[in-house]
Amino acid sequence: GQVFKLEDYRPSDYLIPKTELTFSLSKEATRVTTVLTIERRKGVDAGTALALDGDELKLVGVSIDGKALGAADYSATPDQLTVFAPPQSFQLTIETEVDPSTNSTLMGLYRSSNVYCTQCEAEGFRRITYFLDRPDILSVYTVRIEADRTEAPLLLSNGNPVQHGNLGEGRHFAVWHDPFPKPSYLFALVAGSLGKVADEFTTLSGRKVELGIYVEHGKEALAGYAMDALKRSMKWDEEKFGREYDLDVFNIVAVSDFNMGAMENKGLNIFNDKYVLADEQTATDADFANIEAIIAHEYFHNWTGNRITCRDWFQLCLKEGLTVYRDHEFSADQRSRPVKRIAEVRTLRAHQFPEDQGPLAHPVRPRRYREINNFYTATVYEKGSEVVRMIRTILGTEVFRAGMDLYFERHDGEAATIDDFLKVFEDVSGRDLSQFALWYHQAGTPNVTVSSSYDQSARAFTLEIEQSLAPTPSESRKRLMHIPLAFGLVGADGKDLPYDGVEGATVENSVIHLRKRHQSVRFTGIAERPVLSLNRGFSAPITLSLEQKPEDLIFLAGNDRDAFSRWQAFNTLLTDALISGFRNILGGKQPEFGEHLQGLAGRIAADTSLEPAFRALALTLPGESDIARDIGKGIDPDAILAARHACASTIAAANEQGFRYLYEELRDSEPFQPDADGAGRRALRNVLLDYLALLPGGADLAASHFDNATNMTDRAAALTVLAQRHSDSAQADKALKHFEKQYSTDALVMDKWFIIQAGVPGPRALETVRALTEHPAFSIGNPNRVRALIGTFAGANQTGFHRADGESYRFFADIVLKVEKRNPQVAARLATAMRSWRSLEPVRQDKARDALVSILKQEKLSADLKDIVERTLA
Ligand code: B3K
Ligand code: ZN
Repeated sequence: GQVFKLEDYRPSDYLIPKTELTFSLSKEATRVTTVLTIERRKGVDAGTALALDGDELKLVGVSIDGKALGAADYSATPDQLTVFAPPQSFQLTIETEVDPSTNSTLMGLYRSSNVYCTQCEAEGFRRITYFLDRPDILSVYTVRIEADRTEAPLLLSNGNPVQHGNLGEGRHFAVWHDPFPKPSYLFALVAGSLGKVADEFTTLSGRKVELGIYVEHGKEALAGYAMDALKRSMKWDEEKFGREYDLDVFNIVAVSDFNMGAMENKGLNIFNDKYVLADEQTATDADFANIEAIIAHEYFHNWTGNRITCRDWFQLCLKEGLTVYRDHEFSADQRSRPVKRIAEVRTLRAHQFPEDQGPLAHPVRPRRYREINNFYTATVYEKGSEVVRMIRTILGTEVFRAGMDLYFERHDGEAATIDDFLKVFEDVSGRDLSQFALWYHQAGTPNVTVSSSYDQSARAFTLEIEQSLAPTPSESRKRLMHIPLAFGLVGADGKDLPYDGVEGATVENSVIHLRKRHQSVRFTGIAERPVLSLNRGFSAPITLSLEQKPEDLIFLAGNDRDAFSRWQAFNTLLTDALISGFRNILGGKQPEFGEHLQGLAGRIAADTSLEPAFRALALTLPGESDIARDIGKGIDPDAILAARHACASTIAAANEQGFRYLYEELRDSEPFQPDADGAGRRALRNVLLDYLALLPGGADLAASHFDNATNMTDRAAALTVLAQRHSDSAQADKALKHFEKQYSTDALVMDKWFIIQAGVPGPRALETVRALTEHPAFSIGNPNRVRALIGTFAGANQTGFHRADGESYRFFADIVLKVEKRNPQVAARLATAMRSWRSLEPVRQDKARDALVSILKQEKLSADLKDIVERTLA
């Protein structure tokens, strides 16, 4: 396949200031009439051909300024329309015919549950009409939609509604106009029969905006939380970033077949229904938090993505990393900042670190791609957000805000680059960010090694710090990074010790700026031996090799004033214990867990000065894949599972009384609220259940938790414990059957049922998953179903997926190919579950490689899947 390179970027020869689209909708043959106002760019030679992008298009007719083109004037294939020598400025009329009913890729115009909808990012618009389908072509759109009134009473597109009326023969039309020039990937259309939830929002300057959320008829009551989150997002963006909404309407549509979470089309966000629909009986607290975050994310794109868009797809992190940063800040403000930060870091480590440390590693701003849809990654999104966060850490909150203001002022209405973004921060701060910019340009997770010593007589504390960055694909030589390390020197009373001097590094606002390979940082005037608290708040997305005594970690876990560091210290103790337990098991010995861990777990659980959500996170053991990642190589998932199980059982047994007492005390007394407090109490109680279920009578306890649950959070938590910890019990069987029966017609809830069963540890999960692919609620064409059952099995069931006999890999290869026939994008995303195959022990590694190779042997492999599998094997 073709490789696209950043250095090949050049502006297009032609511009399209105006785009007028007319859709005559019909299920199998929708007619699209496109009238483009086109101008040759200044300085471009007359006679330069105009080449428009297409993808599987059927051309019906083409004319310039009303005159049909002759065969000698143009050439057309499904992938391209070339006009050989167009005039300097002209109107190009194109008529295409598309078939939404058979479009299973869910890109372009397709149908989902009898609704017409579109998805154009990244390159889906070219499946609707021929166009310069690249993000730096900004055009003003007017869209006319014609459809059968009964089939599609609702006709939506971007911008503001300007006209609607009857056409006769049962058909009607609507016209939408979007005054803001936008790239084609932000185009959207929805037509069908949907229920509406209406509200309104008055902006900072007093402009009234009509808000609409459209859902399947009968599900209106499930959209209330999303609407509330939308209004809070609009307000927050005004308060925190000075950003006001700019159209008369803002619409959100929930559809059930969607390739990802949601899409920020101008004024018409389209959502995967799983991120809109929720009530306490069908959604968990995690679902509510996701809905809040994604509603905010898409809304925030209106400024970071739409008003200022990307010059090319290499700049994807310009909108995605920044918008993730913004939604993280929003959630931190709406909920608990430290708890949110811990959750973010867990996600980053679980998804981005393995990517950065494996064959699919790429810079936050990549330099090349074969298939852009494969670059909507944890690196671009989550690491991209971390990089923005580091800019704030380095510049301080106020200068950062001044930089953002300048960004909006300077680049509004433009298609910008990462260099433009960095420049505004250089301009407002007067700093040189060229070394910092490597965070965008170099792949890989830097490792920072630190040792420390205290010299009592000199009252000096010295840190020896070294940074390194391992080679990643196509980047063998790495340059030194600018790493901001927030820190504290913690005294015996838990307070940060003051110091009177520092040598060897710039230290500002409790941040050490690491810029060289090796730095020796000496603090003077330190009255006592401090305990080092480093990378507080996870100020830099690095791995830290820090020799620290268990006593010091225990001290930090109990006393650091930075809540993230308290969590981190305990998590490090747990990880160290689990890894040594793993090594014992591999060596045929019993794992041993020190009493300090059990005691600390008990104290954290009972410490009412800490919020319940924090206690829940602290008590959650590192997952099997977290442990695998930290071990790095020679992974035997069965030994990891055994070590984790033994550790959890030890903690449970040692704290039985205290945990039971707390478990009772946390029983819900007030009516359900999906807020942070309520969610935190449920989270803690459900973590306690997970421990208590390991003790005698555990299955009965979980069964009664299930029977007495008054909300989905508790019900799903109990079902998980039953199915995954007591898989052979009658209680598990009964609860699974009950849940299936109760929710058989609710697809989103059935996904939870699939997820829970796909996650049952051990070799038998394969047969369960295979059987569930035949379940009436499963559908290979629906991305949510596929991700729930197959994605969970491959991504979150270490022992089931990495069966030593390789059977799961073979099953997986087959099913990925089946998914690929309908939907290459979803198949490619699934296949990334194999990315860490080289860290497995040799037997599993061979079997994993065989499965990957078998995919490559398929004829007519899509560009999407081929790209992922080839890079994974390289
Ligand atoms: N911008 C979309 C993602 C599009 C993915 C295309 N394969 C959603 C988001 O990040 O907000
Ligand atoms: Zn986004």
